[in-house]
Amino acid sequence: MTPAKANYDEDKIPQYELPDPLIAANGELVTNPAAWDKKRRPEILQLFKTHVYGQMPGPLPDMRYSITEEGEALEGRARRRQIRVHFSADGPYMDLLLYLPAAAPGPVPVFLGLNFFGNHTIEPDPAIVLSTQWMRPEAENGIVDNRATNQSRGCLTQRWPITNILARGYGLATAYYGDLDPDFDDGYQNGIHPLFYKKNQDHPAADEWGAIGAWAWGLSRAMDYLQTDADIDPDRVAVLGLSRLGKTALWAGACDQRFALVISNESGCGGAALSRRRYGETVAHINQAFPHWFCDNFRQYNHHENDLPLDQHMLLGLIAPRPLYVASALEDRSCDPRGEFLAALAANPVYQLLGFDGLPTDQFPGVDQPVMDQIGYHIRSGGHDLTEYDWAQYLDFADRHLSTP
Ligand code: GTR
Repeated sequence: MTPAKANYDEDKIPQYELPDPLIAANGELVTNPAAWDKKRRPEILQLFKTHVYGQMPGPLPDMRYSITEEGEALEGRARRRQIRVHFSADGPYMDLLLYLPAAAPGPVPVFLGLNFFGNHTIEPDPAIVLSTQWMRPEAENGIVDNRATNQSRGCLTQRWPITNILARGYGLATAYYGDLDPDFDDGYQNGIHPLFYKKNQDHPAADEWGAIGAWAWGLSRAMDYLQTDADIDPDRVAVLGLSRLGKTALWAGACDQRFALVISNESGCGGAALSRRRYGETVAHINQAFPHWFCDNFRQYNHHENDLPLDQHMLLGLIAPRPLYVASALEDRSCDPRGEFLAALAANPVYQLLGFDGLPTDQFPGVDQPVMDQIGYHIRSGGHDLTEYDWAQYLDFADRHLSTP
C-alpha cells in the first residue's frame, strides 16, 4: 500500500492513547526505581529491539585501535587525534576524529556524534584523513561517483562549531556513519552486518538490526575507545545527532548507559516524535523510503501505529534519569516538532519516578525559547539542520549537567 500524503493538519491527528511506560507487561504498576531498573526498563528495551531497531550485538572480540595521526590544530587552541577502530583483522573499520582543548586541566567531557559526509567535512584541516568510503551523491558536498574529493573538505563546518565547543572546555569526537553501514539498501552485504552473520546467514532476521542499529553500535564502539583515552572523562560523554543520526543517538543512548547525556536534534519519525500522531513523516513513509533503517518487524506497523506495544516517549524514558535534550525546528514539519515535544513530556513520569523533574513545562514553548531541567527542549526558527544556535543550547545544557567530574 502506498503511504498517503503526509498530514500537516493538527485537526486531522487520529485519536490515540499512548502505552503507559510505567505499566509492566503483566499489568502491574511500576512504583519504585528498583522495579523500573530490574523489570520495566529491560522490558521496554526488548520491545524496541524486537519491533523497531532490532537486536543490538556487543563488541567484537578482535577489535583494536590504532592512532593514525596526532597533532596541534586550530592555531594551537586544540589537539587533534585520529584513531582507526578496526572491527576485525582485515574487515571494516571506523575512523574516529577527536579534537581536545589544548589547555585542559584534566580529562575533559566530550560530545560524540556521527557525521553525514566524512570527518574531513567538519573542519577544513588538511591533516584530517579524507574518507574513501561510499557516500550519498551530493554534488554540493564535493561527492563525485559516491566518493569524497578534496572539495568536500570543510563543507559542513557550520554544523560543528569546534571553536565554541573547545572554548567551553569540551572535546569533540566524530566518525562517518558510512564507516559502519553505507546508507543505501544493499540487503546488508556491506558495512558491519556481515561480521555478525551466523553460518549460512546473509540477511538479518526480522528482529535483527538494520542500519540505525549498526550506526548506534558504532557510537558504542567509539565509547569503548573513549574509555581508554586518558585525556577524556568517560563519565561525561554526551552523544548527539541530527535527523537519522538523531534517531541513532537516541537508540545508542537507550542501549548504552555509559552515555551521560543524550541529544536528539530533529530526529522525527522513529526518533523523538510520537508515531501514533502520524503527523509529517509516518512509519509507512519511512519504511518505504528507507527499507534498510529499521528491523523488518517494524514494517508490520505501517498504517498500524496503534498496534505498536510502545511509542517513542518510551524510548526517551530509556534515557532516564540521564539528562536528555530534544530539539526541533519550526520549518522542519516533517519531523513533527509538537510530536517530539509531547514525547518528551510523556517521558516525564519515568524521570519523576527516578527522582528528577523531566521537562519543566507542559506548555509547548515559543520559538527560540528553550526550556531545560533534566529534559531540555527547544523549537528553533529555521529548517532542518544542526546549527550554532542548537549547539549553544547543548553547551548550556551540558554545563548544567556535566560541568563537574
Ligand atoms: C529524511 C528522512 C527523515 C530524516 C532525514 C535525514 O529523508 O525521511 O526521517 O532522517 O532524512 O536524516 O536527514
